[in-house]
Amino acid sequence: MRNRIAVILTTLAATTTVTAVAAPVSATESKITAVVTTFQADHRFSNAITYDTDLVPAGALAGVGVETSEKDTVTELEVRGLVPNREYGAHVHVKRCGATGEAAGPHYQHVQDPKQPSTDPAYANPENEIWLDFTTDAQGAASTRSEVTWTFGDRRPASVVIHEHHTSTAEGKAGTAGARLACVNVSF
Ligand SMILES: [Cu+2]
Repeated sequence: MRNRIAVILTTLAATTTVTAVAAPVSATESKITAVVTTFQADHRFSNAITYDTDLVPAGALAGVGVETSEKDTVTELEVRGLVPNREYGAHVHVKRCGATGEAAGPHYQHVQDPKQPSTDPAYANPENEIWLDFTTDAQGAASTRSEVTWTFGDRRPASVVIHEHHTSTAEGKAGTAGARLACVNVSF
């Protein structure tokens, strides 16, 4: 899957006229969904919205791939055109992107914390949520991957949110990663 997403991104990066591609692909034993899109400042015009054009410039690329088998879920995020050599946080969130970063709602949790917003490390951790933190290279690109040993079932998430900094694991702050900079709609 890594190769497929990378090829789509490379093609997109070389094509100035294409602004959005959604390419669901089905396989025999697992379900693969991929979206490749460009960040835009207006949420009405793109599947990827930036709320901070300094840190996630309009026109930057995002690719998300999700592979679900019977017992695990692999999620990959690739970005291009962000600030070089910078740490970002990223997670899978429950709702679709909207006019503001808050629209995406909380993190998707496999076992839901009865206390929301969840900052308890027993629930807000990368085994119970899908975390996709990354650090960009000198060109502002990055790719990252999460693998969890569960599937979505009836509750399905709807987006990937990119945050201001890497995700905290501290008691009372677990899962927090600063401001919501950008959001990508994904058909999980
Ligand atoms: Cu988040």
